[in-house]
Amino acid sequence: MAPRLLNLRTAAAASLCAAASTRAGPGPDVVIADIFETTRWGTRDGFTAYTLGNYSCNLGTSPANWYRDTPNHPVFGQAIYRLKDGRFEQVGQGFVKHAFAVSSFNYCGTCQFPPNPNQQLGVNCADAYTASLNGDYVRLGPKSQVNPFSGSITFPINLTGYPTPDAPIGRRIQVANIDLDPALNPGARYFVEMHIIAADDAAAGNALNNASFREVSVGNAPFSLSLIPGRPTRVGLSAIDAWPEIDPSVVLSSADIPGEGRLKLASKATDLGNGLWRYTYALYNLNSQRAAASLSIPISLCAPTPTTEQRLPRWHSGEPYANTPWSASIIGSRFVWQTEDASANPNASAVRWGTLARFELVTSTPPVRRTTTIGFFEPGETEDAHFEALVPSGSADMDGDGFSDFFDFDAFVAAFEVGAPEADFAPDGFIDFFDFDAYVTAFEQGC
Ligand SMILES: [Ca+2]
Ligand SMILES: [Ca+2]
Ligand SMILES: [Ca+2]
Repeated sequence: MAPRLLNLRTAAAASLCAAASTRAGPGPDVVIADIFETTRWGTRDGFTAYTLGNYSCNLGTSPANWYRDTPNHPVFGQAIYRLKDGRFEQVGQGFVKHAFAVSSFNYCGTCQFPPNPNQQLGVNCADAYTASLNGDYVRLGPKSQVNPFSGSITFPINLTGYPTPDAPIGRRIQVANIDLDPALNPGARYFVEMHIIAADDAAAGNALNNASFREVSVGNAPFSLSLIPGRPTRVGLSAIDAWPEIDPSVVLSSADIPGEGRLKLASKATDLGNGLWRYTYALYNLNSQRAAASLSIPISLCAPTPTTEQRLPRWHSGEPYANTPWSASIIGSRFVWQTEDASANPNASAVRWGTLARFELVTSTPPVRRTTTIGFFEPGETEDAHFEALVPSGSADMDGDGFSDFFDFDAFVAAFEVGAPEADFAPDGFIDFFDFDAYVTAFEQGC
């Protein structure tokens, strides 16, 4: 579609510099080059609905497919996140918008007009969809019918079994009013995110720069979203990437599943006083079809049993996925959150693409950086992935296999000898005799 807000081109120049730096490789390489507007559709049943307007660009070396009548076109995921009181979470998501027409123009460089205009996005060309178009029911399809890693999609859109959308909120990004109301959320910051998924971009290995985010503000009721001057779209980054920028105490790590997509885990430890620490984990799935089904962190068996809390992404409007909370339990020396097994429920509440879940526990030991484990929902080459994160100190189980034995003692001594961070067992940033002593004590006590 032709851009209707030409003056935004200048405003978006900064984000294009960022776009240039995200260029991935040969072949088609689509990105969300700008999120230039938001639309508020209305409120129903305590939820307010939004969609987002965007420029897309092809930063690659060959035209990108945009065929409206075949599955060879991109879809656009849309979501909203919030940072509040040291917690980063997804507060809303919507169905995907199916691309249907394209008009290549200059915006990301000198556009090389493609051989099939209106069916391809040319090299260095841009296209735009308004927020209103991205909320048009005719072209909104289930997110569950998109494989985010391969980019394969169900098309034509199959809405068998899906209810007629509850206008004005059905199928659009739905956010609970209590998550928006400025009176209830002082100091909260909000981030809109769009994510383009396309099979040709994925096949070229260019899919890791496909999400972009932008900070917005929320007004008083009826809770319109506003762009914030000086806070441009961050091209090629997910909203979760904002958290460690804003709060340097956050540890963000990323893992690519062998032969599959990318997950990210952000962690933060907050000193609550009275000897208590809150551990917050934001688990984000960028583009993994296998999805995340468990999160496991080491804890000290000598500390009191932690209290725990969680918030999962909310599926709505007939999507088949469950919103069932994950179970939380202590297994060996690890605290484990997990959803149902895929063989028991293929629609279990796994953390699927374009969504983020928050898990928390409160316990009595200060943080250390250790390895956490995320298990996958769908079977594949490997069972789990490992992420560095802030976790409660005091577990003598250095290798994280669930129990403490000679191998852990050996691992501690090895870490201690080279001054590795995990040897800071009595956490204070220094590795010294006190750490050795604390480890030996914890080991002897079976922590
Ligand atoms: Ca791309
Ligand atoms: Ca062990
Ligand atoms: Ca120490």
